[in-house]
Amino acid sequence: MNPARPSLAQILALYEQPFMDLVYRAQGVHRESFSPNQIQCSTLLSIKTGGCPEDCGYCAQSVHHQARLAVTPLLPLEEVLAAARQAKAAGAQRFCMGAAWRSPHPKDLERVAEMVRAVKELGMETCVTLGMLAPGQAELLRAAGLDYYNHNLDTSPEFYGEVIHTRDFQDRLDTLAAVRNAGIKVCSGGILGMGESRRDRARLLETLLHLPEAPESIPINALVPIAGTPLAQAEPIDDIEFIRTIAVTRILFPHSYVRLAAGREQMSDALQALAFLAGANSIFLGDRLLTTANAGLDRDAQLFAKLGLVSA
Ligand code: SAM
Ligand code: DTB
Ligand code: SF4
Repeated sequence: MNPARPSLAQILALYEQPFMDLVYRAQGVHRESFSPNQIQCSTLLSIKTGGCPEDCGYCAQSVHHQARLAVTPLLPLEEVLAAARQAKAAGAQRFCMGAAWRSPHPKDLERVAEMVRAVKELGMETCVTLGMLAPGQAELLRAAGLDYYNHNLDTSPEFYGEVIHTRDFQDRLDTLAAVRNAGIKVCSGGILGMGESRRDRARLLETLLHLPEAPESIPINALVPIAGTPLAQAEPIDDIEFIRTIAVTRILFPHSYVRLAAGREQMSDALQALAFLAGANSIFLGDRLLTTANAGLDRDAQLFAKLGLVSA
């Protein structure tokens, strides 16, 4: 097998291995590039919440859905900086700012660039997720010192249209190309448990694998079901299938950080430990994701102590 670009059939064959073989192999791959007991920690802040014109079926922030949500305008710089200082003190290396936009208006982008500059000055890595970017916008963010741009492909090209109708898969790929060309590191992954098939999960990974360069960071989110959204009643992803997906991601992307992203609040310590064993080495640290609760600092401190993990 060509390790750089396995085919869809080869990716599916990885999934079909006996679970013990798959996880053992993923842990082996993990240890070749990463320290097995270190977890990268990022903290999220929603800098502009709700009122989004897109209709992503999973999201609380879309104007098309009826989720209960306090809509807030772009936060003032001081509020963002206070949250970043807190995140740093809690042990996060990276501060990720998310805005519920289809794409940023130039005026707002200037303000986000200010936030990036200020957070960098605290000595933290920076990440933003602002929707699609127009030509020149990625360069402006890079000039402000942005390290990462998060823009998820979410699912396979085939299933994408079942979940989102206000943009298409190619729009996502175009933004990822703009980010990469501006010299910003790419954070792109997906969501499991939206009713997609294993083939869709494998196609998502295949698409990420066929980008000109692998994303440096790959978030694997378990859907957080939100009342009032079209996916509120989706069947949760099976735990073993979730871990298989983490392991296959680790094997396909030996040098990328694989993030055990949304959904940890609902996961047992044992399931999270399995995810780390399968090669996940990054989490969101803190009490909140964007609009929903996260596992929380106390619980994570206990989990890290139990497992002998360190934030690094
Ligand atoms: N509006 C921007 C965009 O969509 O690119 C940035 C913010 S958006 C909330 C960032 C990502 O969060 C989405 O692409 C999706 O993968 C993830 N996400 C949103 N709602 C989620 C949910 N309920 N469960 C799991 N992941 C979710
Ligand atoms: C990612 O892959 N997951 C994060 C981050 N990138 C922006 C967002 C998770 C959101 C979970 C639902 C919410 O809190 O609204
Ligand atoms: Fe808007 Fe992003 Fe939510 Fe989609 S995921 S509705 S683009 S905030």
